[in-house]
Amino acid sequence: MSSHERTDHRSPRDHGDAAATGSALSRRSAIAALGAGAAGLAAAGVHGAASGTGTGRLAHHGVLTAEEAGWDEAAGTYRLPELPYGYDALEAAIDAETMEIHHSRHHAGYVRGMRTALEELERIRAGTGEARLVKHWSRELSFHGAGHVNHALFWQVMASPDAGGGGRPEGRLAELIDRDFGGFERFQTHFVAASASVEGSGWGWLVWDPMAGRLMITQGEKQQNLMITGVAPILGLDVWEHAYYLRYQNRRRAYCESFFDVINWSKVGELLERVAPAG
Ligand code: MN3
Repeated sequence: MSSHERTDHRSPRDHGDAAATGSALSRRSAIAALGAGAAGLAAAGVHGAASGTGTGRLAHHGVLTAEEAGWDEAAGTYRLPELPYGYDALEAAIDAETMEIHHSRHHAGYVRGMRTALEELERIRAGTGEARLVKHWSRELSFHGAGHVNHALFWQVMASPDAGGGGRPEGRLAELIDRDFGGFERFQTHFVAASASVEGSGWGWLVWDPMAGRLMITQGEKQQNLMITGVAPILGLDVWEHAYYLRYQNRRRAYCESFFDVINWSKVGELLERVAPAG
């Protein structure tokens, strides 16, 4: 698939007259509604961080590339992004059946829900929808839109141990984890504890706070609650039961610990560079 070419093709427009297009309006609506989790939705421009100069400050606002976020520029909407590995690649921590159900049913459902919400809100603006349902569809957009972005990011930050999953972060990411958490072990203990103790369904997050210039560990409830607007997630762990129940049943902490066997630290480091370029 020629997403690379597609992304490059879009880059100038995204920072210019894109606001005049319908697709850009849809994208901006989505971005506005999603809060912190939506940092990744700024697919516009994120590619610029990796491809060098010329795309301006917007290049650093997003987390995911258009391909990673499932953004279909031609259609002006989101699609279910493909996994960067097979369903059985993460067996060290997550079984293939769970991965397949999680991606092809749960994640796909969030994409559908997000698109439906955007379409219904557009109908309301056009006068053909039910205006009293703005609150309902806005809540749907937030939940499903955050669900989509969260999962798109989740798939990216894992890898088979054969393909670099597990181990330790290196370079600047390792230095920042040491600086901000007092060492990798303390970070790991904190991240596992935060993820394992989420009340109900939610997420454990490692985020970058651009104001403080430091990393933080946060919890998310459901897909979108407890988010801090403006921080950028670079690592997320889905702790909904659908993410682990087949293998781990109620042992959520064991699942959170196993997650460390498949974290793709080089990818997390890449995401850090997108949201917080060195220098
Ligand atoms: Mn999930």
